[in-house]
This record gives sequence, C-alpha cells and structure tokens, in this order.
Amino acid sequence: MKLNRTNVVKLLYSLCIYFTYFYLVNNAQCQDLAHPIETMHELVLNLQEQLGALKAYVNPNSSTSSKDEKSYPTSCLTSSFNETCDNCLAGYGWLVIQRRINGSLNFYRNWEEYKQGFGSLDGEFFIGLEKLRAITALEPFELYIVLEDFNQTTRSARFDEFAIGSEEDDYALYVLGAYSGNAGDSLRSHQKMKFSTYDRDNDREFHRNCAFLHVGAWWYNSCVDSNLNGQYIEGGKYEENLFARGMCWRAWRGHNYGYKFTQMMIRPKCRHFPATFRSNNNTRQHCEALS
Ligand SMILES: [Ca+2]
Repeated sequence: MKLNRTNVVKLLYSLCIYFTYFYLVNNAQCQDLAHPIETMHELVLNLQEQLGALKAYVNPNSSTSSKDEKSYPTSCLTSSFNETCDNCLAGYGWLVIQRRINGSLNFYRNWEEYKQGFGSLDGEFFIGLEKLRAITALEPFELYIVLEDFNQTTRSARFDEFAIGSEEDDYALYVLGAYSGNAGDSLRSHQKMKFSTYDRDNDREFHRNCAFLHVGAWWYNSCVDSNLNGQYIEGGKYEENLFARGMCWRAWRGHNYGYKFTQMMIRPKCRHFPATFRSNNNTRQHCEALS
C-alpha cells in the first residue's frame, strides 16, 4: 500500500470505525450485535493488514512488517483454526485454553513458559497468556470451566465475560462476568489479581510467594480459592498439611481436593452458534463416546 493522502484518509476512517466498534461492544449487551461484530471483525483484520503495510512503508528495514505481526483467530467458527475446540461439554464452539487429564504434564512452570504456553493440544496443555490476551482483547468472551472428580461426577462454572490484561499488567484477570453453574464461584476472589508464577510474585501475600506455596501458577490473591494449575494428585483428597497445593476449587470440594479432569474454555459472547443438543449432565465420558 502506498502512503498517499487517500490511503491515509482511509486509514484514519478505519481507525474511527475501529474505536467506535470497541465503544459499542463495551457498552452494550449482546442484543443484535452478532452480525455487526462479525462485520467489524473483518474490518479489524483488514485494518491490521493496512497498518502492517504502512509500517513496512515507513520503515522498510523494520522486523515488524505485516508478515511478522501476530494475529490469532478468535473462535472455533474459523475454518483454519489450529487450536483445540470442544463442541460437546457445553455446546458448540468452545476454544479450550487449559486441560488436565492425568497428571502426565508438569504445570509448575516459570513465567516465560506460561507466557508462551506449553503441552500438547490433544492432551494436557495451557494455551499461553500472550495468546489468551490477544484473543480476549478482540471482542467479548465468556469462560466455561468443567471439573470432574474421582467419582466421575462433573460440575461446571460459567462466567459471562472474561478477559485478561497485557504482560505490562502481568496478565491480570481484569474482566470476570456473572457466574452461573453448579461448581460454585471460586474465581471471584481472584478477579483483578495479576498472574503469578514461582519466579514472578505478583500476589497480595506480602511475606510469601503464593505460586511457590501452592505449587502452581494462577491469578493468586492472598492466596487461593482455586488453583487449577496446581499439582495433579491421584485420588483427589490430600493431606491438610498440603493445603491447596492440588488443583482445588474451594466452592465444590474445598481446598484439599484435586480434580481428575479440568478443562477451561472460552467462546465469543456475541456470536450466533449452531444449536446443538446438550443434556443437563454432559460428561467427559459421554462426549468422548460421541467423538
Ligand atoms: Ca507475595
């Protein structure tokens, strides 16, 4: 793209629409927004392309040309999506951002690893904070957490909005909407907290490092009501002196129980998704049998 007057005017016009879009999204509920959001999302992608081209024109030697810009698809509706989607546990189109199945993967990792993500998409993994930030910044998302205990009972917690800040804000859990579900709300006390790892103490516990203390990485307050990146403990129940070191979710089975299976998923809030049958008690076993 050439940097002429017409293109600059087009760019400024696009920027105006871009910011209007975010104003609308942040100030309205989802009524009638699905189509405008999809249209505006196309516009945003187009704008990102134009900005990349403009950067390359202004500084042709820059390493941040449009080819190098990181952009992420926002949902499992995108056909070229390379991430893991779940269309069974909670309906259609959920992007899986964290999964624990059997304790085969170590989740006690440092800041850089949580930033970049780790694990295998078809097994245990964490998507990475940088990718999670980039995705949740594009439009409103909701969060769905599935927990299964060692008795094969499944419960869930749903939050109707979810977004995290940038690395500058230590990926703080800035947006956490209204809760619904039957697992209880064990994330509320972590709202607005920064993310912490054993080598990056951002918690509110003045004298101690919650990530080190609870052998995990989370949006620790001082310190935990939930710890889903904590230690995988076979059998679930663990000793009192290991207080909240497992993958605990306090509101269901307390601080001293770690779940057999956890899965965290996000989905754009204001899109139309194909209707799928969902019973009141979809379980992992049920969904695996269907796949
Ligand atoms: Ca601390």
